[in-house]
Amino acid sequence: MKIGITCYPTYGGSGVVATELGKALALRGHEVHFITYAMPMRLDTYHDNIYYHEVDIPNYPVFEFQLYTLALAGKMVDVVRYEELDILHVHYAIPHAISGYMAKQIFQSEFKTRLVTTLHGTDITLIGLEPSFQPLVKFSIEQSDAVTSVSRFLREKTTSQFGIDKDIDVIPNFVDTNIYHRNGGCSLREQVAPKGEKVLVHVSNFRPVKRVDDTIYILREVLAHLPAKLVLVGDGPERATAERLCRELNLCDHVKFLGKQSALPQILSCADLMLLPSQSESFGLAALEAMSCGVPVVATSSGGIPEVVVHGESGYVAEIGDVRRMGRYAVDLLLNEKKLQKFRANARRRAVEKFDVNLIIPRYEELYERVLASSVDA
Ligand code: GMT
Repeated sequence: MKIGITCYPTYGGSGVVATELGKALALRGHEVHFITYAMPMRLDTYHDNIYYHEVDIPNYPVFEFQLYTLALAGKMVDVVRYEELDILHVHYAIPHAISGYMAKQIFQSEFKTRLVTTLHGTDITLIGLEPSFQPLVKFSIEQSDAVTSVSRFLREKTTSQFGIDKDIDVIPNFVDTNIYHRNGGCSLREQVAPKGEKVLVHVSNFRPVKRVDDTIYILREVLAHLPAKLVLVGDGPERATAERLCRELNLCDHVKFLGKQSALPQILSCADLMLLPSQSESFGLAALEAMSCGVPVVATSSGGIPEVVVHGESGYVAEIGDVRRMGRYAVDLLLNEKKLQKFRANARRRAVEKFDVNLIIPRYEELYERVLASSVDA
């Protein structure tokens, strides 16, 4: 198949999932065309069968704001026409599903290319609910030929909050368990925790919804019982606040800010526990990547996290903001080596048996085949 993929090319779960999907599809012999405003972050080496089309955003003095949604739609039309795509798969509804809809209005008289939309999270639970976006999101979901969501939670939110009764296929996020696995020697651990301290890790885009400060409060709870270090990976609007909090709580020696990093399997391999105290999380890809590296997760029970982390088996979940409970869960695991090892093995097994890339990609292929077949019948 010839598949166009549009996503956010920056750090963030939806872009990561879309890029890894494209890479996996290309490996399986499909021709994949990325249509984005910048090279997707995880597409930094050459891959057979992958092509990249950059969206140019025209600037003109009359335009006070950049017209990305329109420029993207125009580029989509161009790529559908000249590459003769079978599928145009957009990730994150705003504005990608809207651009996809506009493009389809233009190309549908000539091409049978089908539009697939994958909903990722805040496009439904947060920004998609803004009154100015809500009708556009609802309409573009209804007009897509197929819609997927990354968790059952997100499907339920989409139908209840937008009053949509369209079929939505739940296709969970995935991880390449051959790449995300615990590897031996770990220089980060030697550097951060030279005295054998336990290592907690958090990976995110440091947006308010991630409640990064809570990881520092959890660390404080843990430090009352055992020596530990916290490694914070990523960057974003809440980083400065988190740095300030470390200073206020006098915890700077215990917290390492690594900033944005791409060598996640190596970093995760050095960790004993992942913290994900999010306010809202439709899936929690960071938790899955940690689990694949044999790292149990202490998280909130928000959104789709319990579909990934099994409470009492591969980690623990608690109420949003309950840092004391999350701290207690962390201590319980970190002080009990036998239990920690068991949770580690459970976390890895769950990633391999439920969320491995080779289990999930065929589900997207089946969905593409289904929408293509329905277009032939129509
Ligand atoms: O808003 C974000 O956190 C970023 C967003 C994204 O698009 O990058 O993440 C969402 O999509 C990820 C991939 O499907 C999910 O793993 C995250 O749980 C989800 N974030 C939220 O729901 C907050």
